[in-house]
Amino acid sequence: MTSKQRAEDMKNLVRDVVTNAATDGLSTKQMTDGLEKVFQDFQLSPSMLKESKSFLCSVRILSVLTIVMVFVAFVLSYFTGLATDGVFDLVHKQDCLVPSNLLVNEIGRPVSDCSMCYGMESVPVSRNITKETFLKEFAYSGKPVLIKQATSDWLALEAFDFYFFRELYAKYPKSLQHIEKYCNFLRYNTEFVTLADFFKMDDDRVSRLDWYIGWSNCDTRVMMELRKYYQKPFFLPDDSISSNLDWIFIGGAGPGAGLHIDLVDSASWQAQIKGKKTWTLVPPPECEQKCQELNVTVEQGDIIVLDTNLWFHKTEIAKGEISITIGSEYD
Ligand SMILES: O=C(O)CCC(=O)C(=O)O
Ligand SMILES: [Fe+2]
Repeated sequence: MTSKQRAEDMKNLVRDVVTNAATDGLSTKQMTDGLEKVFQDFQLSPSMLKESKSFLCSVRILSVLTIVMVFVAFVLSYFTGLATDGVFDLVHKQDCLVPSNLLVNEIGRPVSDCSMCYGMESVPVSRNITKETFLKEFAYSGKPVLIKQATSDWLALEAFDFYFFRELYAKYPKSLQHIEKYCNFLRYNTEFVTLADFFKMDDDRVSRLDWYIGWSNCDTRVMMELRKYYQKPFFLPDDSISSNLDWIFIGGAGPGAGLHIDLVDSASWQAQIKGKKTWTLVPPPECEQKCQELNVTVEQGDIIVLDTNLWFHKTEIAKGEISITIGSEYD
């Protein structure tokens, strides 16, 4: 008898035992006895049992090896960004099912209770806010706040410009492809399709400043470099964690982002590293009766804290110096 036939016959016998058990109301003992008989009939030899044991053992070893390899790949990709094409491809290759845009974000957002804007006539401005006040009044309330001169010891104020970012990405092979695949690039009114296109600008165009763009950085190596140039804002609660995703907005005078609302995880801080930018904050339609539109100008060294999920917002860059902002969500 071939092993295939033996397996087929054994399957039929086991099925019989189980069917009889169901129709005859056999007890567990009777069922176990039946199954034992099946195994005796087929004379499962000790060598067969040994073979199946060693097969199981190999399966276990293989599973453990696979888990270890996946773990090592994740650690590598997290700390070096080098394994991005492998592991991240697996995890992130699928595009969003629903594209993120104004309409989708507006439909998707929860209705606001308007507590973040009720009675507010202007964006509160603070010079020396304490962690306690920030936590109590602003951190998670959805109320915006402008904190003046909050970045005084940041190296970014001196270092950041167009060429700084161009060199930073040039330093890390594949970082631009990584941004293109996994991060966001906001071209606004420019013709640039990717961050790589943006960095190809010639010097004349760079100095004309007739462009404004934004992008999120999700490349770990670039993130670690960027963090040498700025610190976690001093007013954030000790246990709050800034997201690993930095957002950078850069460009010249004129309109910045058009009016929109975001669908992100949490509120963010945004530091004005260079230049001046005016934010227009518009309460959601359900708060129209109770709240008003607010304008706030953020100057070099200031940080604005805003929940961009709750407020519609747009920006306008002031004439003069280039505007550069870096920001991150916090929890
Ligand atoms: O800084 C800008 O111009 C736009 C920023 C923005 O829309 C945001 O951070 O959500
Ligand atoms: Fe936004």
